[in-house]
Amino acid sequence: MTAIKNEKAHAKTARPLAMGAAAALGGLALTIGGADAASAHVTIASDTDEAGAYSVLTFSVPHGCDGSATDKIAIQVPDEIDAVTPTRNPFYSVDVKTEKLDHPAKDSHGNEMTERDSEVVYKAKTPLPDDQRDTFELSLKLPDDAAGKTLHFPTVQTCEKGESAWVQVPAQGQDADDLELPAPEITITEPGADGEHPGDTAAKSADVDTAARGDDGQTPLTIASLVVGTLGLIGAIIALGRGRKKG
Ligand SMILES: [Cu+2]
Repeated sequence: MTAIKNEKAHAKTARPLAMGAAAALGGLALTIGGADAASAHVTIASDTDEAGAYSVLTFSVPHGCDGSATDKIAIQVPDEIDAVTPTRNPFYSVDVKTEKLDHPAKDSHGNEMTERDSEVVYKAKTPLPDDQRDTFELSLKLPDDAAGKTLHFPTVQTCEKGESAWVQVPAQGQDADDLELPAPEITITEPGADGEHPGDTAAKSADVDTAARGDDGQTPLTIASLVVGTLGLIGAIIALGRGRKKG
């Protein structure tokens, strides 16, 4: 008899506990799943997004092309930017391609420019294995008058077998995360938006993509799943407490 009673009592407390745990696990899975999807493509992290600021953009290449190692990374520079300085990388030769400007322009030191940097090509000395990542940095001046604008850096990743052309630009109202091969992007903010002097803010990691996320990198999905998980847990604890009092 006692055994049956205990079992029933256990069942009474166990079920809410199991449900609470399931909700918590569900919340957690959502969190991890959401974060993984966004951060597994070629993306940009920047030390500032402010219009007119000098910024170092770090392009992350987290994997190869369908399992094949990467031979070459070619980053196209958007028209709004005339000059870039690549950080050298010992594993690659670096080549900055230029094109003629329609009209001569002034560089940031006031010198006349007739050509602009249009593409930066990193050629691997030894291929980057599919299960390793690498980063490529470009130092540049963000355009003065581009606050609120999203700049896209179409990037072609050539592999031992095949290629991944990260060149897709979202249509109006579309989210880059919905695209298969989104072009790495950065959204320019108002000068001073970082709340500190342009150029000296701590690097935003990124993994990940900057436009779609809020200030603290938490997506609405992440917050929702954390709430669900926590509620589940609280429910389970209350049920447990009630179960004990009855028992
Ligand atoms: Cu990916």
